[in-house]
Amino acid sequence: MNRALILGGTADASLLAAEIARAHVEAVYSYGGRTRAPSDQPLPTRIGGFGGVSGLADYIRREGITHVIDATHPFAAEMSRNAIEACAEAGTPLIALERAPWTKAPGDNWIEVADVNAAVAALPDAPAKVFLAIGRQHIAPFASKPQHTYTLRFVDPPEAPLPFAAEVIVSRGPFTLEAELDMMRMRGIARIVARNSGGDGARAKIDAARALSLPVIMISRPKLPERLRVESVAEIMQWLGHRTCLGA
Ligand code: 3Y8
Ligand code: NAP
Repeated sequence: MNRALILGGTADASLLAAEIARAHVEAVYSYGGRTRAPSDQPLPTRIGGFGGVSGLADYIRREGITHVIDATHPFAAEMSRNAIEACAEAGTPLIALERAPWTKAPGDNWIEVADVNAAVAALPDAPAKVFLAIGRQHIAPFASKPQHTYTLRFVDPPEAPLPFAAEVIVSRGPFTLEAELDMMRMRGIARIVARNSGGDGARAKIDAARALSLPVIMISRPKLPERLRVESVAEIMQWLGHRTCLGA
């Protein structure tokens, strides 16, 4: 009996879950528990961490998981690394559904940096209106440059006080070009800080920055160990279908 575990939390993972439910493949969908009200899925769903590599390996054995699909976000590096180790330990096949990074288009003005600290360093000293579109978990380093007027965007309202004065937009996306253009114009945004998430759900801000000739400080993805990786739901279904019909 085959049973897949989808490590989810992205738009692509939701598309995959719909396809898996349609194909009547036995599966469970997993959220990390980062948001108050994650989207419903057409599959049995679990929420919260597994307890590191050993917790995930135990979960795989206990729940009779025969295939693991890492459909988490490209910046969910710890989850992806844990999945590689836990699947090796449990001897369970693993595949990643990971969209390609965005690439610069003509007219894009990107300052590409390795991580959040480098993004802070790339900000000018002179005060500017800056849009931080990197979520809630990694904003603390920007407190070292309080001279800027920051606009943040979170999925849920902030629970704790912010590490610096900022306006918070609460919205879970996906976002549209028109709404991004309106927001940036209305707030006089001069720079954007983004992570190279790829996919369509967050791309609108990059297109809006180009249309407004605004510089984007683009944080590159964390490096991950080698693993089987595809970019489409169809390839995941083939991988599942191929292996399940062979009873692997
Ligand atoms: C909990 C699931 C869907 C899924 C929507 C995608 C698209 C919108 C773009 C901006 C950038 C950001 C952030 C973002 C995007 C989609 C997709 C994507 C970026 C949800 C979701 C969960 C999360 C977690 C959340 C993080 C945060 C990151 C906001 C659901 C809505 C900034 C990533 O408050 C927090 O703690 C939020 C944490 C991880 C990054 C961070 O560090 O703050 N995503 N996002 C998943 C879980 O619990 O397992 O709530 O339904 C999923 C989506 N987020 O249904 O269409 O890329 O798939 N999510 C980034 O840097 O790109 C927003 O604002 O422009
Ligand atoms: P992370 O830093 O890579 O993971 C930290 C820990 O959170 C993991 O070790 C694991 O805890 C738990 N975890 C993460 N994703 C999980 C999942 N899908 N199911 C069960 N446990 C999970 O993760 P993150 O960057 O905070 O992302 C968390 C979730 O948000 C993921 O589902 C991701 O797909 C989604 N998301 C993230 C981003 C982003 O920018 N990072 C953007 C959009 C969506 P244990 O070690 O205890 O198992």
